[in-house]
Formats: sequence, structure tokens, C-alpha cells
Amino acid sequence: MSEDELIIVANRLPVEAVTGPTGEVTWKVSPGGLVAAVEPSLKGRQGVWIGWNGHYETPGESTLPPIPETADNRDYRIAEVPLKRQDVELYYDGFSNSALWPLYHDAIATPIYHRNEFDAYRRANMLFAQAAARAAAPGATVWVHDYQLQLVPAMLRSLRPDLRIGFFLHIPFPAPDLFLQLPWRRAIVLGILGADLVGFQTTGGARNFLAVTERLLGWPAKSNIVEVPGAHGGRRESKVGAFAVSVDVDRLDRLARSPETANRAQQLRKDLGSPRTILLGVDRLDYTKGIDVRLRAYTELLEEKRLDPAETVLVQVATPSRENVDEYQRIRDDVELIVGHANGSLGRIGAPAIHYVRDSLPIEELMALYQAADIMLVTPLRDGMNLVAKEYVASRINDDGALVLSEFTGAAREMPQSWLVNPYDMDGVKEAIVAAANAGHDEKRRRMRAMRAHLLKHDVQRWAAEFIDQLTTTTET
Ligand code: GDG
Repeated sequence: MSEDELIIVANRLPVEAVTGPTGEVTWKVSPGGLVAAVEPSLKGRQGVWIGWNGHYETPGESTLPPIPETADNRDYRIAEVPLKRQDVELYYDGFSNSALWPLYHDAIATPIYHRNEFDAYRRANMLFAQAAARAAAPGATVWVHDYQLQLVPAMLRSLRPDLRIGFFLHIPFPAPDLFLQLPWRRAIVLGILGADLVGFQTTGGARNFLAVTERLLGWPAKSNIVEVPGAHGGRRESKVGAFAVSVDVDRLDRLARSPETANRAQQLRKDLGSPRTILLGVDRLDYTKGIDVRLRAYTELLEEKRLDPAETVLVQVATPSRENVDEYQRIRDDVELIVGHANGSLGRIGAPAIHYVRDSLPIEELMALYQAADIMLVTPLRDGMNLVAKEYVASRINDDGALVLSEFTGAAREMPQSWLVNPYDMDGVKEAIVAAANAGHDEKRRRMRAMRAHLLKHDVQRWAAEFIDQLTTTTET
């Protein structure tokens, strides 16, 4: 262990246990945005990733095989936080995903508050804080991630005041009036303020957090720095800022330029019946992502004959997610109803209107799909950033293609050259899809070039470096 080590604390490890058809267990990279964003920041660095392995500890059940030390060219170590089934149900499915997730996404679904779930959240946060306190060398830097662990910064500070602690929220921080619903709002704000540096995806998120801090605690910020009462009557500073997360552009560029990707993209196009226009959606199957919005818009456009079903196909990849939470089962049913209706009434044998894949695909296959897609549809009702939009832009090495993007994503701030839409305005979404489908080559090129120029300069390595640099300089005295 050395002081230069970076300790990552996140709910999930970057790998998860998957049980095969014959019961054998293997480890594979966990899906989702957090791992995609944070993994590259540890590449080539000494460090430890602390998290839950995705498995429920049940007494009497066989234990998991050890996580391979060297998989995926990993240089860092992994420290597992074991959680019991009941803890996970209350802390993760419960408080994190049934209260915080909907609340922070503008209460699109109704947040459900249960006191016993918050108690479990507190207990689980303490387990993560204790694991970090054990793993960190004196004076080490610890970077805590996301809404499942908002109490960890303050807990860790009380266990280990010598550490530099950063916290980053991957999802939006909501408007004060919404956040103030939360029965445990003070505990959450105080928990986050245990960090020396607090990062949000957008300046709006940072502003909301500072407003809530002032309203709840009466601590105003000066130049985005909050003075926090410390131990023994002292004071310490907590700095708050916006750091827009991004993608590993070099890696995606290499993948996009490989002949295998080009061949696979061509094959996909053929398999889809060589249509004039391929539209694509790629999301975790989550009600915040507006999958239903785009499928409805597309179906209406086919029904109204504004898009020709003989020349257009839509592919929707929906990765299963949080299937223990009721709202996720509901959105899956909704989406599948729309797909069934569209294919039943508009598809032909061998030529469905919507190709729906409910599975997690390898990244190589995703890149081929991005390359085959003429129009990428990213229509969340609210999203912290949205990496899929950035991955699509990173894959368009010929400056072609079109991105239809919801205004309510963090990515929209950085990609105003996309076809921006309000996902609540169905007619507006339809207009944007038609405009993107009919846009000329030059217009698409102009827009894509501008988005690529921005993205190439703002990759995930820069995001992590800026956060870690600020964290290290913020706490230097
Ligand atoms: C949270 C915030 C923020 C999806 N399907 C497959 C697959 N994916 C990958 C995508 C992308 C990632 O998952 C999804 O990232 P998003 O950013 O779109 O969304 P969340 O999972 O909700 O992420 C979000 C992010 O954290 C980072 O801070 O941007 O706002 O909600 O990388 O490619 N990957 C593979 N197969 C799939 O089928 N391999």
C-alpha cells in the first residue's frame, strides 16, 4: 500500500458473478455507466476497488470462486464487501433504487420511503466505509461513487481523518423542492459533505446541492466552497464542482477502426434487410431512459407513413437491470407491449418493425451496431450524463450519422449540435426523427464534426484526471 494509491469505493465491483447453464460461475465485466466510466481511471495505476460482488451471501450456500487477479489487464486489487440478501433487498433494491433513484430523476416514478430501508442503507454504508478505512494507506486518496454510498464520505472521515476523500454523483442532483421531500435529507447532505471534493455531472446539479446545503444547514458557499464544522471545534472545507463524465475515446476509436467492426456492421445491415435507414437505441431497461417514448414516436411515424417500413428499421437493445424492483418489471412490460403492437400491426414475416434485443451484448457488437446505425435515439426523461450518446459519437469515425438527444441528459449540454428533443413532447420527438432522417450529408457532417471535436478533447481520462487533481490540490495545505 502506498500514499499514491487510489481507492475506489462503489456499490458494485467492476466484475460480477454469472452462473452458466450448467451451474458454473464465471466473472464478467459489470454492465452500466459507472463501471464504464471509472474503470479507465484505474488502468495502469496502483489501487483498490472496493465494492459488492453482486452476490447475496446466504448461509449454507456454496461460496463463489475467487475473482481472477489478472483478468482484463487489471493492475488494481479488488476488495469485496459481503452483503446478506436482506441487506441488499433493503439497502439496494429498497432505499437506493426505490427511493433515491426515482427522487433524483425528478420523481418520474413515485419514490417510496421506508424507515427500515434507510436503516439498512446506513448499515451498508458503514460496511463500505469500514472496508475503505481498512484498505487505505496513511494519507491515501479515496474516491467514493454514487447515490448508493452518500453517507460513506462522513463515515470514512470519522474513521480515518487522515484521508483525502472525494465523492462523485453519477446521477442528477434534483431541484431543492424535490430533494426536500426526503425524510433523511440532512443525514444525506452531511454524509456527502464529509468529502473534500464533491462532484456532479452538471453545474445545475452542483447548484442544487449548494442551495440545499444552505437551506438545510445554513452553510452558504463562497466560490463553491462550503465551510464545514470539523472535529474539536475546527473547520474544514468541502469544495463542490461539475465534472462531466465521458468515455474512453481512444479505446472506442480503436474498436471503431478495426476491420472486424466494419465487417460486422456490414453484416448487421444485411441481416436487417439492407434498409435505407437504421435507427438504434441502447439502454439499461430503466424507466428513466425513455425507451417507450422513442418506440411510440417511431411507431406513430410508421403508422402515419412519414417513415417507410420497407426502408426503415429500428433496433432496440435493452439490457436487463434491477429486475427485483417492481417499477422495472412495469417498464419492461410497457416496452414489450409497444414492440408487440408495432410488430403485429406494422411488421411482415421476416421483417419486424422493431428488432428488440433484451440482453447484454459484448462491447464489440455494440460498436458494430453504433456503426451500422444512421440515427441514434437517446431520449431519457432525465439522465445524469448518458454515455451511450458519447459512445455513438466516438464510433462515427467518418463524421456521419445523426444523434437525436433528450434535453434532459447531462450530455445535451455538451452536444448542442445533436437533434435535441423534449421527450415529453411526442410531436417534437417525431419531428426531430424525421428531420434527422431527411438531413443532407453536409448538415450531418457539420453537426457530427462539432460533437466529435468536443468529445475528443473531453474523454474519460480527462474527467478522472481533473477530479483527482482537484481533490489532491484542494486538500493540500
Ligand atoms: C449512470 C447514469 C451516467 C448498455 N447496454 C450494454 C452495455 N451498456 C453500457 C453502455 C454504456 C453504459 O452501459 C450505460 O451508461 P449510461 O450513461 O447510458 O447509463 P447508466 O447505466 O444509467 O449510468 C448516467 C453514467 O452513470 C456514468 O456516470 O452517464 O447518467 O445514469 O457504457 O455502453 N454495454 C455492453 N453491452 C450492453 O448490452 N457491453
